[in-house]
Amino acid sequence: MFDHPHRPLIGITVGRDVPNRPSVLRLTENYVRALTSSGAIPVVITTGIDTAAVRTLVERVDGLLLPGGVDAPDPHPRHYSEEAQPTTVIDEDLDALEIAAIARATGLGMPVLGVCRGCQILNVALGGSLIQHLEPGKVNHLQDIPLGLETHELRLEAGSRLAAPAGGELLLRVNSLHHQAIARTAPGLRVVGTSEDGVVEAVESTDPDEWIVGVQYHPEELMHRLAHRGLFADFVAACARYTAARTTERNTSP
Ligand SMILES: [Mn+2]
Repeated sequence: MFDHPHRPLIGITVGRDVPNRPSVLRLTENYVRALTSSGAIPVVITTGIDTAAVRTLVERVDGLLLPGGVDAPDPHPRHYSEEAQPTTVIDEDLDALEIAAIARATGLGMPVLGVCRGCQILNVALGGSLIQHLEPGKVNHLQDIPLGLETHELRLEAGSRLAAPAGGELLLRVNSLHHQAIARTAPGLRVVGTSEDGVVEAVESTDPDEWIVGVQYHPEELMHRLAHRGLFADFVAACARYTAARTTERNTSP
């Protein structure tokens, strides 16, 4: 645990437990723990507020975290010009919320971390597409053991943002709980991690000045490992730098 002089506020998008009708909002607590133990303060940005309010909230935070979760809904395939398959579960309100939040955050140059569904919606919002359902193959992407345990390997690209907190290690053991994956990578993103079967497990911005990372696995459940703690630390540090730079800009502009 460490403290930044200014503890970054990080917006987390949250949807309903039962899509498309008022029910109970749902956020896996380990995202909150991962952020607070990295020195940040989480701020919930929930469905049920209007798009202008989403933009206002994004403007007031220092970073954006797009989470996933057990049985998280899939982004609607119409956002990448496909019809929904029977296996696709959708929450249109969460899609709208996250697409608006991503547009505002990337417009501001704000750091963005997408996890699992968050990685997928990030790719879709920026113009990419998804594999709607991964057929069972050589690698099991839907583990039936707890998420605190790793199940498959992932090869990272040397020099990527993820390789640095991993201590330069290019082979990472990760957990896996997804039935979809990135198909066409969005313009502005590049693939920096794949599993043995070629499934995309990590993307980042093609612009080295932007901190935008998407991971298909769940680092918030693996905080007992240095590499995953390091990812959150790097994200929170980038959020602090982002706001410090904006404050300097405001104070020095005429
Ligand atoms: Mn996987």
